[in-house]
Amino acid sequence: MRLSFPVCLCLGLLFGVCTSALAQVSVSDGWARATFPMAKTGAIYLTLSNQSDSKLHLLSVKTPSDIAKEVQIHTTEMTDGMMRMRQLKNGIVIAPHSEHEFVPGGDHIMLIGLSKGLEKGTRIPLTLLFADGVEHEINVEVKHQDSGMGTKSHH
Ligand SMILES: [Cu+2]
Repeated sequence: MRLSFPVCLCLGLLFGVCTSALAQVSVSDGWARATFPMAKTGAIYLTLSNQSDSKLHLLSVKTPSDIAKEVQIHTTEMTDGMMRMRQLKNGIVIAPHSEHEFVPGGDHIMLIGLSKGLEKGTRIPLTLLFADGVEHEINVEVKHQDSGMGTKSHH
């Protein structure tokens, strides 16, 4: 980690890419949970990694309107023994050199108003919008995967 800074500076001087926030954000382990055909909501999970020296603020997420009407960032909270979802209207801030996991039973990206259910094997395009104006395009595969926790009370 310590070594990456001078290396990055050199690359930045050579190629002018170092200051690009895009190069310092990576998304991994993205997947969407398959739903039944008439489902109106779906959940997406991924790991967002901030390799930069500054905070990364994920403001919102978009998907084409033929997939879902709206995308929200949700967290899951335990209230009186019940798992409940709450929208994070201000998005999520990720500290420098750390990552944020969106996982079943925790924070997740929620598709609201699906035009059709999420079918295993298809891919969902998403645009992640950051507070510095950078947009990051990804697409995630729809999988059948049970988290083994809270599937009845959550989605
Ligand atoms: Cu949710």
